[in-house]
Amino acid sequence: SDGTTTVDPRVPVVDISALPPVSVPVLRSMELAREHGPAFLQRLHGREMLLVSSLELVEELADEERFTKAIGPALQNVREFTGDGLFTAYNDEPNWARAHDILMPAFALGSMRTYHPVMLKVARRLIEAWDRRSAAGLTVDVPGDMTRMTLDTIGLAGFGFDFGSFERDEPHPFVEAMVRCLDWAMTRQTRNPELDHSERDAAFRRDADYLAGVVDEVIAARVASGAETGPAEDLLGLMLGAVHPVDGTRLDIENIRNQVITFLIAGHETTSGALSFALHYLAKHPAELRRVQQEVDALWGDQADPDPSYEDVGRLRHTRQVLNEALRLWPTAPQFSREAREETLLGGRIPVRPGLPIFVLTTMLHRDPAWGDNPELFDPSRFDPEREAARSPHAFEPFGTGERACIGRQFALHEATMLLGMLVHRYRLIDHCDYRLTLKQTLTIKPDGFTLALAPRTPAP
Ligand code: MNH
Repeated sequence: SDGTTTVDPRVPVVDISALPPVSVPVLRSMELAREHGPAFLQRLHGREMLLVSSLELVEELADEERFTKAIGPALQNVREFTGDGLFTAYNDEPNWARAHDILMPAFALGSMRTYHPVMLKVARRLIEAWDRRSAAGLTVDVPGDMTRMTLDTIGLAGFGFDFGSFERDEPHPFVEAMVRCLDWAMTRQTRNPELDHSERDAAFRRDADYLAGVVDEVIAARVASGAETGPAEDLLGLMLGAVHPVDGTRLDIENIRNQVITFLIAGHETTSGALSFALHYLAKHPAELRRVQQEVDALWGDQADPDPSYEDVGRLRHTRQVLNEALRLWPTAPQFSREAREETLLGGRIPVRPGLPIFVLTTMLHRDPAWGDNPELFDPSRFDPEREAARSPHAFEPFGTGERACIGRQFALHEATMLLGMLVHRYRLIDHCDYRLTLKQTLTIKPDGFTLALAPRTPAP
């Protein structure tokens, strides 16, 4: 070798700079992957990234000795408003490990017992709203209401802050500002460097400052209440009070602000999308819907208002398989990025160096031939325990991989499984407009314009 890192000429290079920007980038990436294969180098305005789709290469990228999370261009943009919060911290930034170690216990499976009552309370807000609409003969905006539910849940369970989303016709202004910030982060890298973007950037700054302002008020209210010196009963209490288990340090106030913004964003968009896709597939697959209804009926019978326990949620196995299968087809965080710790050959043939972002296209990984001949088919039995055991653990990665994988996985699954179970127990899902799936992407993906009509299943109380 002469010491330079030229790419193997067999690795396709695709320059997308001249292509018009698209509103759903993940669909274009999937199209390019189908055309150019399991690894290709994408160039955009002179910047390069490797896009990877196959299980074989992802298994290699999951090796933490050789690869680690990359903070690529999109995450650097998100960093402009989440700073050194867990999701956008650099691997070697001391605040990442500090916050990770302090917060890990709050996200262990057993901790879901603490959040369960709040999750149930917010699930009932959603049901109340859906009862009212269906009684009035109105349809429901599925992704909109799932977002109301997940935002109120993370706000209350994490920080004791009530967004009161079901009392609003429009999303909470925090959500609107957040969505604009995410959109700015997603599109900033694709915009024409020759044009003037200062107005857009100033609007972004205002939104980011607004997010920080809301969060600073939440923190100030907690500090003023003096409650932070008591036992940590939520994430904010934990962050304000906890000292690191080994070195005794604390999180500084600016880092706590970054964590709160991070959790409010990471803790609701993705879960809301997952629930929306799951409801979409259930509405389209009556036999699968019947199976989950049988499962919840076996637990809750014909009670008009069941009181799901923490343990019940663990018993909703098939409901969880439906969620997994929805996350397989449309992993709501549709890609994650890795980079080489040292110069190396990926797949024995593709030279990669530190600093080159390597994107895993999770949507394509989840359609790898390892999933069989018909990967587009919605089939929750793919997650039957014996079939799962027969598959590579890296064939399904909706939560990413390694030590930077999703910390909120159990939180999301507990919240979503319980709500999905309660909804199918209560309602018939009526696909009143023969909905055809289209995606909306704001970094994360969800079904666009998906509405359902509802009818009560059990006799009205
Ligand atoms: Mn979540 C990281 C997907 C729910 C908080 N999350 C990640 C990553 C993926 C992901 C993928 C890894 C990204 C990367 O490697 O760059 N998260 C999801 C999905 C759901 C989800 C698909 C729901 C479904 N996440 C949640 C919830 C919370 C949360 C709920 C909080 C309550 N996630 C995080 C945080 C990180 C993360 C925080 C960053 C962890 C770290 O780097 O230490």
